[in-house]
Amino acid sequence: MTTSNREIVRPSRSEPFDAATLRARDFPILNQEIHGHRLVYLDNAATSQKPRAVIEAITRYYEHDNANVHRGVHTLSERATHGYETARARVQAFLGAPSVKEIIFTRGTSEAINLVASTFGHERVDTGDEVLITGLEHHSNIVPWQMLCRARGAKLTVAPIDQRGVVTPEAFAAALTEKTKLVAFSHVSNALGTINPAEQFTALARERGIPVVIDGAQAAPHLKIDVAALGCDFYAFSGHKVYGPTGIGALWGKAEHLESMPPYQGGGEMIRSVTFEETIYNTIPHKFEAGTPNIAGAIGLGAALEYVSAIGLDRIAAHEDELLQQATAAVGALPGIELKGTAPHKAGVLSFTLAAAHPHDIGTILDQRGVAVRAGHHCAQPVMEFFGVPATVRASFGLYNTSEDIEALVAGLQEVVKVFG
Ligand code: C6P
Repeated sequence: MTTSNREIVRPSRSEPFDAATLRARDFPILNQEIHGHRLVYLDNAATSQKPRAVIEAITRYYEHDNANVHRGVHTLSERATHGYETARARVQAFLGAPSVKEIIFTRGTSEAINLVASTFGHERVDTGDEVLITGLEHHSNIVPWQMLCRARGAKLTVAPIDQRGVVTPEAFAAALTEKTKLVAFSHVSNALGTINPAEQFTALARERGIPVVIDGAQAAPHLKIDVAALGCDFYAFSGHKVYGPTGIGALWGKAEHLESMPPYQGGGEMIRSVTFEETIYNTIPHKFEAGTPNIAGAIGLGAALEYVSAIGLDRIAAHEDELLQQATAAVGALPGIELKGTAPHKAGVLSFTLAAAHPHDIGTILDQRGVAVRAGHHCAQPVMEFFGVPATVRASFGLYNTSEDIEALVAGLQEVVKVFG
């Protein structure tokens, strides 16, 4: 029997939201013990686990439909193309994008931001100009802009965070100048969980005629996204954080920008015709997808978006918020623990330190009890620098986490506090 004949139960809004059922039924990897303990996976901001529906979609593709896309007249190629383009339409629906032509598949958020920086950015930013980011950014939303500024003789400016890990609209507005030619900020911070007022930031930039790029890597798994309502120009996210495969993500960009931007990479598929003298580029989105794409990844991503949409992002967000409240109260009450990031609006992340123990030691002790967290700078070193620490412990929540998981985290931390005093 092939995997495609196996019965996969699909979630639906009509069933009550029950994280324990979703975990046991849909996420096979979570059904294991680590060091003799039930696996408690609290590293979802790094990457989330994959439901059977995603694993099945990828397996089915390779078992039945594998071929290259947009190139063949044969049946398998037509099926592969259909699967790939259906996934693009799912991304469009997930982001509330006006047109499917505006969805470009990328390797993930990093590649999407690099694409914008090295095409749109190079055309818009010149000597003496400024590119504004915030103090909350992941390295993927700092380094490409730094590279752009260096290449163009421009300046990278930063809207600062406060002690809660919040960039206020006032701080953001104050950092916008007549030299600002582009703005890029994260929708949700990966290191602290702060939810930025993306609509407000975008409006502040747009009323000054400045285009806006949003890094949605940490928003996609937790918030309902609507790029049309946000009013931004570009929005990027990664598949692997929203229960999809690694190596695939998407960039949404306004058609008017994508039409006028130069291509990111040259190669097959992004052209309409080539001679040695001249190349005429393909239409969007294909102009930005050089070479054979990650077809199986796109199909897996489409299945993941279908999965979370079937459950309902509003219900996932409400559940994760309850977990965050429970964890914030319990972990925050432990002696010596200092929470980093206390914004009033947060999604799915609890970051903390314990003066007596290095985050890596805490992570190792927790792992011995089956609890997986991330310990480190979370690729957000400026945030660590702001708080004057080299690293934090980060517990991050997903739709399958339960109160029992939080209790396991707290019990593990009680042990850490006992050991390190
Ligand atoms: N953050 C984390 O543990 P990629 O690696 O391209 O899929 O995503 C990059 C990225 C960009 N922006 C934000 C806000 C992110 O959180 C990430 C990835 C992971 O926090 C891995 S470092």
